[in-house]
Amino acid sequence: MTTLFISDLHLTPTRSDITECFVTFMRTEAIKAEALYVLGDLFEFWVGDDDKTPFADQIRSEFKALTDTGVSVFFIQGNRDFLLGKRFCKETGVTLLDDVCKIELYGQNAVILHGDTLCIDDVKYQEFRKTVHKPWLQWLFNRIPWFIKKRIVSKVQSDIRDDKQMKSLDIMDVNQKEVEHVLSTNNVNLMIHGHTHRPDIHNFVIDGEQKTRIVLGDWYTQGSVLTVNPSGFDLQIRPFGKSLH
Ligand code: LP5
Ligand code: MN
Repeated sequence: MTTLFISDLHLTPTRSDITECFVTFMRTEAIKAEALYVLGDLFEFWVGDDDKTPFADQIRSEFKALTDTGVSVFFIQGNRDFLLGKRFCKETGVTLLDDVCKIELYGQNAVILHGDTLCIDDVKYQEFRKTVHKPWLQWLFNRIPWFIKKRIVSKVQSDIRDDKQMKSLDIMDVNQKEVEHVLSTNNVNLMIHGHTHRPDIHNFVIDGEQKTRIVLGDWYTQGSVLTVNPSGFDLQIRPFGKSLH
């Protein structure tokens, strides 16, 4: 009995090493799990569910093959795949969850999220997020042909690239008060998220109660997987270059 968590793979056609590690993970590991949770930023950028490229088809078919075997797969949108929606889920059998979700893990309650919403000191990003999450804007954007949307995204990405480079690492990390607030409003002692690319297990005490925040790693140089079973959790790495063949 195992539940797996991954995030921040940033899958893209130009990084076949990441895709290969992901495919191996899906076919050899996820297939034996009870459930798989993808906590956002699966893709380098997801322009929309109307993506008909062979790469998008390949990733969709990996998820479909997995859910067809009976593994439950859940997805929380990240800041790079907030446009992944109902159609992707229908085509793959994946269940889309709310941005912040409370789950039960072998007797322990946990709150799971991508993690960008915890970075409240990054005021410019939070304003940007509010804009691109406006339902009317997404409704309009989703009606534009895919290749035009792709061009718009590339333009916005290059316009704001320098903006991120100007920010301090502190500003781009989670705000501890916000972490505590989310733990307490959800009435849980465990939080699992990604986004910051700072894999770690943080233990701290609030009002005499032990709390744990697990941060998943990115997949730039190796895979990062959190395995959870009734005896506990383990944040592990998966080296690149171990293909199926
Ligand atoms: O993922 P990572 O770590 O690299 O960076 C994130 C934050 N950056 C982003 C940007 C997206 O990846 C790129 C989005 C392109 C979207 C195009 C959308 C087209 C319209 C869709 C309409 C439905 O998420 C980064 C954080 C970092 O995490 C750490 O938390 O700092 O945030 C930024 O860099 C954002 C800038 O600070 C915001 C600058 C404001 C620019 C305003 C442009 C308005 C464009 C409006 C588009 C309609
Ligand atoms: Mn992210």
